[in-house]
Amino acid sequence: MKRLIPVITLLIFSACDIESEAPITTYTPIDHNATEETRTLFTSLDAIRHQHVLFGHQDDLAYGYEWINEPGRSDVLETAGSYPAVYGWELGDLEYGNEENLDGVNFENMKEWIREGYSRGGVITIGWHMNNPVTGGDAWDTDGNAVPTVLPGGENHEMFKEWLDRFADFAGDLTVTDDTGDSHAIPILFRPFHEHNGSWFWWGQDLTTTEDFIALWRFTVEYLRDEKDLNNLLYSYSPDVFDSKEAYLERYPGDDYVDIFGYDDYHSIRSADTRDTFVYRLEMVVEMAEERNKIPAMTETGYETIPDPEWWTETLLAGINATETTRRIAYVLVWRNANHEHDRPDHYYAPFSGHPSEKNFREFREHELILFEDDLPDLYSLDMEQ
Ligand code: BMA
Repeated sequence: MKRLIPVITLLIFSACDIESEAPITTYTPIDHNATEETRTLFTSLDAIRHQHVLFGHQDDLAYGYEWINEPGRSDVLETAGSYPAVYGWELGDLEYGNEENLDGVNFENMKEWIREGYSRGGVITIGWHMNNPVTGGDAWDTDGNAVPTVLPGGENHEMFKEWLDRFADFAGDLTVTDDTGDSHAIPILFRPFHEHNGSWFWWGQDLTTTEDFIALWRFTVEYLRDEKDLNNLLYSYSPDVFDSKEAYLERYPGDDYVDIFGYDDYHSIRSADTRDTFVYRLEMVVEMAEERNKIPAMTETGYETIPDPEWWTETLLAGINATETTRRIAYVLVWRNANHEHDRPDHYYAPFSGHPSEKNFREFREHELILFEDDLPDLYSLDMEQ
């Protein structure tokens, strides 16, 4: 167990941080009716990021390299000795009312795993490879000039609202009941329309205009927050790699529509050779977030199959820990460990038992900057007694 400074102390630190001389900040979600737990998580993530970076893994509890749907299992737990601090989940195919997502994860099971991770103190983030509303193809089907069709007045607008209704049913069902019988909604970092500056999804750069992308984002936020009264969401903007602040912000929907300044990078994290680029990008994300009282994070990353056994400390950690600024991201999430037999053979981003990077992953986990679930203070209470 690492020595943790209670968050209440961190809050005081962040008000007059000696090293970074951070100005006094108040971090308020864009949803002014956000639930208490959601507001607290937002504040806690800001406080903790001045000392630590949370480690996350996509689909961690659902399956791993050699198993599918076995209660209690997690490749991260079985290699690092703790569950991850952040759990990523994926909603693709929820819009069709399907029982399973596009990777075969049952949605009712997913809800249980979300409740389980949250109950252990973890942070939950959800993304959505939403199908193409025009062609009926998947998120990677870029035909049909789809974005304008889902905007108000577009021919698929009503259908799009039904898709968001399904999301609202899902997110609204993510509640837990405490010992006194009171139930509350689990806070979710919601990350729609990710990697929009690439052109591989129907909402991507070359497939729509800046104006329409922003309209899509704003409509989604306003519908979920104001029409569906979902007050447990923090909204995460997460472009893919970018080379300037202007590029990052080109389709930014505005300070009233974003809580988390995310960034997905599968490129400049592959080796120390590109560390300068990685560091430059991280610094930009942190600076842009801090200028707006938002939370910076590395919302997706990883090196598929982790071919370098020292990658965790020598490349990923070395980049995140490079400067006073880079280490102020709140979390870093690596992508899923597809089951090698039933899904994709070489599509995994965390080690599994016996993987050559396992030892180095444990060293990564032991570093004082990095927090796994075992190390977490109570992020959902401002009175952070351990
Ligand atoms: C992608 C890949 C796909 C998967 C999708 C949604 O990056 O992992 O195999 O279907 O994410 O999880």
